[in-house]
Amino acid sequence: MRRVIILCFLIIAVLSTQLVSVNALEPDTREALKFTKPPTIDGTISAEEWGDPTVKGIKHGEPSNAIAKDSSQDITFDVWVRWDDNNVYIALQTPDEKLINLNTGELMWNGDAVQLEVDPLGNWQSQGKSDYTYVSENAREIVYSNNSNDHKAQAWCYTLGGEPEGEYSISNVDGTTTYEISIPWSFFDVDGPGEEIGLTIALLTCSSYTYDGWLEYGSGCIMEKAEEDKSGNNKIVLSETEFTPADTYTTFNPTPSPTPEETDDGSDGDTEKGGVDPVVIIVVAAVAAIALIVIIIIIRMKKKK
Ligand SMILES: [Ca+2]
Ligand SMILES: [Ca+2]
Repeated sequence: MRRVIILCFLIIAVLSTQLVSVNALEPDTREALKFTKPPTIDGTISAEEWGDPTVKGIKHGEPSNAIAKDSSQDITFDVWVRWDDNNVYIALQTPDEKLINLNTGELMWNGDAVQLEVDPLGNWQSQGKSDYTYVSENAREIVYSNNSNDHKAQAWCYTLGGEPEGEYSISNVDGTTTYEISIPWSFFDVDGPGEEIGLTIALLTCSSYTYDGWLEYGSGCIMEKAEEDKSGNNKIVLSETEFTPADTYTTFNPTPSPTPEETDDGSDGDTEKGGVDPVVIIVVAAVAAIALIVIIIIIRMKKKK
């Protein structure tokens, strides 16, 4: 009888440790709908084009593996994940007064930016472990931002070095920043979509010159994150449930009116594009006239000699 009781205790003890470890390894799991036709990658998204967000209202602690630089930081974003036989599609929207990024290439994390880690083979197994315990050779870490100097969307792949394949567009309209991205499966060196992917998304925020905050959903992009906050990738199941973009939906307005700030400092205003400043013409003419007078005086003095 005593042996039976001890055996029962042992079985219960083993089962309970199994349950705990299963819970600890369970990644945040979501379903990505399948696009029946690709969206327009123009930095403008709507319910008609993309449907409902895959994860809405992400902020520190919601879901539990969403961690902000400072837990009191008021950063939030919505994420859409879609797929088809050619690409994985990711969109992100966040409240943002001004889109700022003064950096390029591998330094563009230091400003308003979105960093992705996409692992077509998963890597959600890294729950609670170092971020790179299970990362596959097919994983790609990529950063996207809008360059404040030329106002163009730019991207950099940390894993391979250089620009990633695919399309991307970023906009900031009426206090909302939108990132709209597609990445071909071939960029991950896989033949096509599998049944699920590992995905981590980090939003870096900036309101002056350098980044001032971040919010990461999943783990693997933000290097300064505390070890106990690391959770591995989220598990995105590539669902066969389809989403069809409407026949017509809102697209990017190619002629947005300039912001007052841009016209005030003249850097992007009409005066610079309109030709040479009149003051410059007067100064050049005056210098030329003085030079001519000096030359005439020198010639006359030589003739007198
Ligand atoms: Ca669009
Ligand atoms: Ca900003």
